[in-house]
Amino acid sequence: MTTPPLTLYLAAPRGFCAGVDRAIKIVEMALEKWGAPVYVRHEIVHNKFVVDGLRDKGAVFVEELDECPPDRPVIFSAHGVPKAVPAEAAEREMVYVDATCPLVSKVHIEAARHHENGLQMVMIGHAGHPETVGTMGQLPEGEVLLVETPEDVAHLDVRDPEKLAFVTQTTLSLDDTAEIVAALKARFPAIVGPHKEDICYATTNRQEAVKAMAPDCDALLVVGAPNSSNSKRLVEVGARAGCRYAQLVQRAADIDWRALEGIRSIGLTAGASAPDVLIEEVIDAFRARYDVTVETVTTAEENVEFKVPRVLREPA
Ligand code: 0CM
Ligand code: SF4
Repeated sequence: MTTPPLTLYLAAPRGFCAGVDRAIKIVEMALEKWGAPVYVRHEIVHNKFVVDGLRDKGAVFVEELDECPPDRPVIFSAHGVPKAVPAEAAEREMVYVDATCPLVSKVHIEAARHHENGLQMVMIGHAGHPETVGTMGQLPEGEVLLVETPEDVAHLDVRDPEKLAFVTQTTLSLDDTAEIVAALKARFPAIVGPHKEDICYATTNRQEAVKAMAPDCDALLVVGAPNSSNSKRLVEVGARAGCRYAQLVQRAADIDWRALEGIRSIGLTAGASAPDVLIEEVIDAFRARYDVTVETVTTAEENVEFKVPRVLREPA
């Protein structure tokens, strides 16, 4: 039986970023050092496959610190935690390791610095997302105003328009965020902030790669989880860049083959928390149905690496 030809455009960079790689290593090294069970507050990264794999090795995932026994180590997820969380762990004399991505910690430090300088903070982010909760939780309750859209900016009720600063979530849409920043600067010309926003290199590079290939793709699949902010943004970016069908899939079993009928090309990328094995699984599923030619679309090279915390590099 002959299979129809298909060009598969593979985005590069795609998949794991340095912060995810480090966070997963932290859980694995903690299990090696202290043995099972090691507790993890929140999904270490937003991927079921990764979480299930670590659970099999002895990690126990919980949402709150009070679900952990005080005599077992606990790890905080890559997304960051409010200041109250490590404070409570210390009070309970727990061993804890913070797997917050260093690029998220950088935003925490910025927010605290602005606050110390007497500036009121505005955060651009998604309400309820753990990173937003963690960053807002660096300052006392009520000190950070959240905006999600340019419309929200019009409704901001600030203490002093001359004493304002902003930070952002690291995994937002570059284009949406630029609009919100522009709205903030238009209404509050004195607002202080990062050069553009706090979106990380991995989010930026994955969105740029999708933008470059989307116009040439009959359809686009993003491997990632429904609770993964950066993965969901890749779907939106692809659709906006001109791809008629852009869909998030957790793995090959999620692919809606009927919706893909008649395509001659497909774009494939993966969020920062999606492991390579799932991308390979999707490529194999296409190879089983099509005569696939893979073309890699490279828009950036990445060589970022973050060290794991010292406590894990030392012998037990
Ligand atoms: O923040 P997001 O929902 O994109 O998290 P993730 O676990 O999918 O990706 C990595 C990160 C961070 C912070
Ligand atoms: Fe860090 Fe960016 Fe990866 Fe989040 S997506 S873990 S901020 S490198």
